[in-house]
Amino acid sequence: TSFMALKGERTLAMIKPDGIYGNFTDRIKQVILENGFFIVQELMVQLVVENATLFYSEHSAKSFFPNLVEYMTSGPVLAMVIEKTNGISEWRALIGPTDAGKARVSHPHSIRAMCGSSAQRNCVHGSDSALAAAREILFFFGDISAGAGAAAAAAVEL
Ligand code: RTP
Ligand code: MG
Repeated sequence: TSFMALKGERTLAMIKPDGIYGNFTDRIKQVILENGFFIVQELMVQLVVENATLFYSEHSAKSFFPNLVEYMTSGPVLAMVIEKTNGISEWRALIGPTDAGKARVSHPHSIRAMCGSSAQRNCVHGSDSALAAAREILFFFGDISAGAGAAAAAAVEL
């Protein structure tokens, strides 16, 4: 069976372990929905080292990488495919800067200002490009293109 696609652009949003343990899930979803996104699919999983290493492989040479993997495997995460016109950049704008401490100053209404606590523990993730969105959606959900949003149509290489 195939279905007709929604009209927006899909991106991968994720609530990281600190967001889950801090009980921010409902508030984050509320922000997502209030800003006109559809939540297309969601999946709660516990990442293991191999998963986190693959998901963040672009950062494997960075000094913070071992800490990042430890953080991302410290508890469950909630991965969501969310969809809206210009969804990739809109979601990045909503989550705010990487460093939650700085976000609290420069972007006080951002999600990371609300629930993050540091440069590492920043409670949410967002794909940073169409290619990343396609790769990251495939990582968690497999091929759900079934009619295809813009992200799902991009070339994918894992
Ligand atoms: P994300 O990929 O999770 O959406 O975050 P981002 O694009 O804003 O930031 P990125 O540069 O891709 O970094 C990925 C994640 O690594 C952790 N990090 N720790 N200095 C540090 O200790 C440091 N810098 C980055 C964060 O969890 C960041 O979100
Ligand atoms: Mg990133």
